[in-house]
Amino acid sequence: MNELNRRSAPGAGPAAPIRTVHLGLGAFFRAHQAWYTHVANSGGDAEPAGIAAFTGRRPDAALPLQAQDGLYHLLVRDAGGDRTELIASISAAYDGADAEAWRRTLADPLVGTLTLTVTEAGYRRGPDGGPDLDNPAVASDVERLRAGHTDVTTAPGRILSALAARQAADAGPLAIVPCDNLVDNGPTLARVLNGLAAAVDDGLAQWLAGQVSFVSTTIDRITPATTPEDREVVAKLSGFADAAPVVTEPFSEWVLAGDFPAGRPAWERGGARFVPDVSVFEQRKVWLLNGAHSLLAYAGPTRGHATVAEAINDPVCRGWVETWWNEAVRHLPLPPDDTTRYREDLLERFTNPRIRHNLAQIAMDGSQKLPIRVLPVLTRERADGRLPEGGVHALAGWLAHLRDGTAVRDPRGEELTNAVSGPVPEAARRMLRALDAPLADDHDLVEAVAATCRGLVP
Ligand code: CS2
Repeated sequence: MNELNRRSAPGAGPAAPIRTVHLGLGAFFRAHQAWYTHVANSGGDAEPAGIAAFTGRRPDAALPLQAQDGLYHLLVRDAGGDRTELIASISAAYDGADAEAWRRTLADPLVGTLTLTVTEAGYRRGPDGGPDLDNPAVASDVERLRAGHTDVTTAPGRILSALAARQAADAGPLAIVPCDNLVDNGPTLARVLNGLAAAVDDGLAQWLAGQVSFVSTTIDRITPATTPEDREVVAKLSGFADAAPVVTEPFSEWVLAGDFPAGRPAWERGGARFVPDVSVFEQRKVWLLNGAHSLLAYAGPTRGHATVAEAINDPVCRGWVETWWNEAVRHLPLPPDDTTRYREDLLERFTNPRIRHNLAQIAMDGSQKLPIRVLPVLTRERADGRLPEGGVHALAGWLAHLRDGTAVRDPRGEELTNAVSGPVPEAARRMLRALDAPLADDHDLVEAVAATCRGLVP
């Protein structure tokens, strides 16, 4: 079996000069943004754009890529079979704790874009949408940045540290492209970073306002965790002992809105669309795909399911999802044939038997995900006088998940699991209060969530 590197795989070509930096070197980034950049580079005529990718929370994620000169395979699985694609766009992979490399790379005038996958929780937003300055990690980063230190730990702190280096190097403008499932992710990140910069240094805040463009994006590609068996399939298909392959589906979507003052890779070659406003694409994706994912992640295990495909093939779970979709599409400004087609595609993607997408992976960080995926539809339905059964099932499933407590992985996990002990109706009220305070005063909703939870776990 061949080792994978740029000598053993000459088709990959030499590492391209770095034009893009990425924070959050995980599987999703490698199935999505790195793939689009790879396709952009395969166009022949364009100047190839390499990526310097830094790990977010797991330093070891960079090691196998360093050993493989940044190369890895995508294992693209559809119902009909598997194929591999060699991805060559990552020119350098770094442990994110390497503050020197991080600052140096972003201070390079040839770098024009910074893409991010730092998870919903990684943006460290406070209740007012600005930076969560009461959070000890954020507060400590502010102190350290003020004192000129570079060893900061939060994603906004690290970005700001690198922007200060870019300002000092007079390296010119930059586009920052957040690729996490947040509402208005460009302006959302802008508020956090502007707030943090104002708390650290006025000069930096002014530079940021003039030099940094925040691009909003909707991103989509289902990317389950890679297993040892997947690595064997890649070895068999490609002939390489790839230590870092990524499994994904054939489908992929990227919609972007915003300016790129220092240029960007030709992502449209991979099908990326540049539009004036992403909100309708974002709502469609986050409510229909991610909302259904979260519903299945919490309610599915109560019926013994471990993966999306298992759950969606259960007519009871499928019924909850269809109900949720009926509720969500009422609030999407899209023609019915668009949402009908989108739902059909989603069913095909969810039932893909070759994608083993664990519900436990999706269940992480519910306190950050539900306000974006489920509450916007739920509150609109309540305002219209309806009690939406699909949305209620998502919340009731979350309540069951929190009360069970064994699989909770959430930045507010301790607070939430404490809040949901005791009798179910009180637990439902406390859970809703923690999620969005006014919901706890909606008695019909509290009762419906409690009754549905009892139905799920009698
Ligand atoms: C999933 C998403 O883990 C989750 O919460 O809902 O990662 C989902 O697979 C992606 O957004 C698909 O684009």
